[in-house]
Amino acid sequence: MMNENQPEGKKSKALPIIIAIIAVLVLALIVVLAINKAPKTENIPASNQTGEEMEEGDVPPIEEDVTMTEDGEERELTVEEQRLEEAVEVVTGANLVTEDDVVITKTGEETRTDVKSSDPLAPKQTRPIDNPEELSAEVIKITMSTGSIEPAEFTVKAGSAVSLAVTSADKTHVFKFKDPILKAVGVGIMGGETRAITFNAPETPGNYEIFCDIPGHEARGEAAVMIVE
Ligand SMILES: [Cu+2]
Repeated sequence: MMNENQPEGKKSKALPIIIAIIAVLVLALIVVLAINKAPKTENIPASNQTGEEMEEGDVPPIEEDVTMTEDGEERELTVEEQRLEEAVEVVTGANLVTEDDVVITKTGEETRTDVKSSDPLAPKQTRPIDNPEELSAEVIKITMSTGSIEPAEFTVKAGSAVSLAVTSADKTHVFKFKDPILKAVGVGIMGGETRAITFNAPETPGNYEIFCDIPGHEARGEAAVMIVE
């Protein structure tokens, strides 16, 4: 009896210990899995997002990857996108100018001055400017009024990006160039308004005549000259 019961007594004592050991092992396993899983879920999307092979220990912070994805930097930027990134707005609302002095459209294409003013590549006049006195010094200020355009002449560098701010001192006037190479450049203004336009000057030096494109206005003296050097 004693001999038969003894092993059973040992078994009944050993069982809780075995269960406890198994429980500890299972807990340990869960902890190990949890620890391993955490960095893995971070690593997998990180490398997937960039689509690049990354060396171990070379994992950039997640925030950077998200920014990269949102900014579309997985691929190389197009010429237009590069231009837009580096471009400067000389006058608020006017076309942007690149570091190479090229006037571009909102989509980063080079503007053209020899197209109709309605053409998508034509430089666009701004809306009326609220505080024209705050325009930067590089903006050429022109005033149109009955019988005159002031200054009567001004000089720009061939091919350079030119910003003009045209103000009407009295009634409606329309600033235009005569040479078809500048037919896209036009500014229409009502009395008291100032609007601006940014465009590339012609590459060919010379005198480019300016006039008011309202019938009768040029004849009464609304004319000027842009000298390209
Ligand atoms: Cu006029």
